[in-house]
Amino acid sequence: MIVRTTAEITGTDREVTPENGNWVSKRIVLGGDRVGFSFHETTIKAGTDNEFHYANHVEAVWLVEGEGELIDLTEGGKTYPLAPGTMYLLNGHERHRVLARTQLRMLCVFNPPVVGTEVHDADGVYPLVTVD
Ligand code: 9YT
Repeated sequence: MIVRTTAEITGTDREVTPENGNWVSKRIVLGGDRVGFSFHETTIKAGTDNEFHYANHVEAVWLVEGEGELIDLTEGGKTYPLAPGTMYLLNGHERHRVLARTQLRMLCVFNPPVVGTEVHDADGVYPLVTVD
């Protein structure tokens, strides 16, 4: 059994911020834990507009705090409100934007798991990195 708190992840290499500083991701479960998924708490800054495209991963996102919008760029910009209790599942690797009207806090699950060293490329894609 593994037990972790976000407090003990804060300030370690399991806490990741992109170059633009728009969000912080605390990696609670990573590929190295060898359970087939990774589990993150992501906080997105209020007022930011973020484009992501997980071409190599499926991601489920459960919003627990904040208000914003999710825009599906593969469906002509179809827009969904984001509020606590909303879940979105990128089961089609959809390119998308997340607009944060207020700070957003979300719980994210990735399959295959993120190993922790991935950085979004210019298209917002994480490379596929596997655990040995
Ligand atoms: C919602 C989203 O995709 N945010 C980007 C960060 C990602 N969730 C991560 O690496 O934890």
